Amino acid sequence: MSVDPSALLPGGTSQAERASQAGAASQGPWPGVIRRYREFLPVTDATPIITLNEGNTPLVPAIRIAERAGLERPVHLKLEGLNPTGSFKDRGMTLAVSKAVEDGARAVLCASTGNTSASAAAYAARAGIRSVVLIPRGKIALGKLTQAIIHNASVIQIEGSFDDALNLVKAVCRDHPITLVNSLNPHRLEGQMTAAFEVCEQLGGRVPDFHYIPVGNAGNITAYWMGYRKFHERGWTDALPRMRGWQAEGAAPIVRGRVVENPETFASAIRIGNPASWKSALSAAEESGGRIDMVSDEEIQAAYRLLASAEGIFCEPASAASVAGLLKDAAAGRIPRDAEIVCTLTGHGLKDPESVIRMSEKPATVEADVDAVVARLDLDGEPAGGRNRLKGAGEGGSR
Ligand code: AN7
Repeated sequence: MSVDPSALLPGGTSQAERASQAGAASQGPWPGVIRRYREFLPVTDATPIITLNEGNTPLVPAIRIAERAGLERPVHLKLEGLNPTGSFKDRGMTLAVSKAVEDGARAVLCASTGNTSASAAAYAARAGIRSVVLIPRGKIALGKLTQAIIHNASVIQIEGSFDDALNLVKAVCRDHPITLVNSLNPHRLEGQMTAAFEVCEQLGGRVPDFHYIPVGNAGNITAYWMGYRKFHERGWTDALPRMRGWQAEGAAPIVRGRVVENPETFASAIRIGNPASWKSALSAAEESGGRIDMVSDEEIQAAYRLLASAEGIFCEPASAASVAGLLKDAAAGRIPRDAEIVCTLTGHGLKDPESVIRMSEKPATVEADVDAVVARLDLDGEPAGGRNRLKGAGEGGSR
């Protein structure tokens, strides 16, 4: 490999100047989360680093969401959908697959509501090993299934739920030479905690007052809390955020305090009735002075539409649970008006085009004719977007 990383940087400045401008650790192209945060992760010179240069996702200010919540400062959205496979799962998968390869694994296995399988399939392809994914039949978003297929995973659909699939992969891995890459694999959460590191750095060494995040299998809230604590222990930050996790009402085992046998929600990624990281997620909420709560499908859909129509940010349904939770807390007066807020948007909206199409009116079709187009324009009428707006989109659908 003869690529000179400095060739990708703006010319004219010396090495030393660049280092002081950008910080020595971030000099050169972004190297992925393992190389960037190596000192926090269980890697050695013997670890083959399987990476797609994941991480370094933007923290985008959202003024209209803040206005809607009655907050004085912009809300920060951590756009995890901009990872290489379109979700936060890549942060943990780079480490889980690297360690699996280091240990001589020839294949990895996971159960998934979709994103884990897409990520496992991509990183296994990158590593040149096999992947096998178990998914609940007919219950994962089309984009995610498409990813597993194109990355050449062996896709097995089961007649059952995600929770059934997780029990099956646990049993298979006990007796067969295949590495489990669900978040029961500790490397997954170690990798995922890098998202919290990035938030601290992007806020210039501060932590938010509150961190909002969707909760499904409950690994990500656990991982963020680990990450925030690590930076705090080092003395790199002087506070800790309150963790506010959000389940969907039809799939809220942690909130209800019991396993949900047939979880149901529009947000398919978090349709989980018996989360693997249940206890550690509760600890994260309690230790941080936060809480895990639930939002309805209507609240999730309203936030999903609001993000897309008022901020230009298209996330997948499960991701919008974080913003739905923020709007709910704000309406209930549970957050100070001057609070600094981060919401994690866990996956990209294009993962799940069907969810939008199902709840939207079909675009108008006219003849290929200027008059016909002009007749449809209605320039004095509704603002852009009004014509094809989502069905029943009173709340945030058109502004
Ligand atoms: C977009 O892919 O569980 O609470 O199998 O895909 O850490 O489980 C996905 C979960 C939130 C919940 N947002 O995170 C899987 C899977 C999106 C997700 C979650 C998921 P966790």
